[in-house]
Amino acid sequence: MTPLPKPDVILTHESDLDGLLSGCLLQRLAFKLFGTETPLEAYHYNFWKQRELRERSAWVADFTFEPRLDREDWVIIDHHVTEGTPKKARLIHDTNRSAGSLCYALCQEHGLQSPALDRLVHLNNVADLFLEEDPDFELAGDYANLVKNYQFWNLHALLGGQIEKMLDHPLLEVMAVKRRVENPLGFEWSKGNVKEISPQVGYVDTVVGNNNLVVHQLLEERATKFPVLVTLFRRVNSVFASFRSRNGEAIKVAEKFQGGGHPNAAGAMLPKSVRNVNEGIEYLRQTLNIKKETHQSRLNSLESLFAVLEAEQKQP
Ligand SMILES: [Mn+2]
Repeated sequence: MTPLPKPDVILTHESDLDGLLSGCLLQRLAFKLFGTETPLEAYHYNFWKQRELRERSAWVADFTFEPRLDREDWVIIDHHVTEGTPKKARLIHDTNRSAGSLCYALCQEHGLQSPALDRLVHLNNVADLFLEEDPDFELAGDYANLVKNYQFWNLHALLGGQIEKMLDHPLLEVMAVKRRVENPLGFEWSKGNVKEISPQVGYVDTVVGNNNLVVHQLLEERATKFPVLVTLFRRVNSVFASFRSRNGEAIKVAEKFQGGGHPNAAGAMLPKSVRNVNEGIEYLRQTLNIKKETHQSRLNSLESLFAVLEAEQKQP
């Protein structure tokens, strides 16, 4: 096995538990290998895209591999779909595992493991890959929601970087209460407020509760007539559409918007001209109903053509 280069910095994804777990594990591994604390930096995607890559060497976790990361002594540990192949960087990549579990495998190769970490890595995997068949699915969601609710650095500070302290943490009780109280309310409200985008696609608005679980339950209980459900989120300067289904239709819809993902869980960034959720709904409607419209406009033009012919015939 080629030894890992000593990193000047560890870079990870700020948005979720997978990023937090990956960052903490890599920091520990770097300490074990090199005996020094390596700074940890976390970014949301939009800031990550802008970040200058000035370090000579870095370990990067839970960010899609892209050509700008293809640098000597850079290691990328990730599970997002990528089309790039590195020439200089080292890419540790598996789309079937979470980034946290890939980082943990590296730790294990260097003798860093414990039953507590085994458990945490498992829970993270279940949450990050949305493994709904797993008996720990609900609990795993509560762990993941800790990061969504309290944010990366607040939790990191509270745990003092000791990620194992997250196991059975008292704050999980808050997450369980939120799940029990908010989700049924959110589900009922969303169920009564699904809007038709096309005969195939319904738009789900959410006001309270875990969006993922609300949409999941709507599909599971066939609570609407639509095989594909879409939710819209505002990002910094764009609107993101998230498509969900049960029989593989979601990705087909996402692809119509140049998006991608998994068969039943896919997403797409809408064009910059779409500035808010309402414009997003309108844009989805227009794009998905375009066939009907062209058909209709063809009929319209035929109609007008006939009208012209008729008018001509009527002329003496
Ligand atoms: Mn991830």
